[in-house]
Amino acid sequence: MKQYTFYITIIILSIFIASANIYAQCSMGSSGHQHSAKNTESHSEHKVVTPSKGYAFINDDGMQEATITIKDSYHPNTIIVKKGIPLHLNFDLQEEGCTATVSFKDFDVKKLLTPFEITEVEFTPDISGSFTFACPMNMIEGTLVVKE
Ligand SMILES: [Cu+2]
Repeated sequence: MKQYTFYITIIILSIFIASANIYAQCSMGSSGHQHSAKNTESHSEHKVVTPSKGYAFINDDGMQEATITIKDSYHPNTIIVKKGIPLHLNFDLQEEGCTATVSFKDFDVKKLLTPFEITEVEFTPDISGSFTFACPMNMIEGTLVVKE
């Protein structure tokens, strides 16, 4: 009878130890979860900084090239180019509406862009200075800087 009680005690003890282990794992797991949730929270505080300045590069055709995405505004909204070299601009229009027309008044260039596609606009910036490009209602504006 005493032996029987001993075995019962062993079994109860082992159940207790096992459940204590499970509890420890659970609390460890949940605290780990809390930690990762905290990390996600701090990640969401990081703000995406959109570059506002873009430099044209010389492509294989010997033209200076740059890409401008249109979504609420021009990204980048300042393009720096060189005077006298034919310019090839890729307008990546990511919305519909008035911004589908872009005009460079100083260069007498006006182009209708296709939404959700890339439309190429080509002209040679033959005067130096800072020039505005915009949609017809001037809701969004960009600057073309032409350097000597
Ligand atoms: Cu507009």
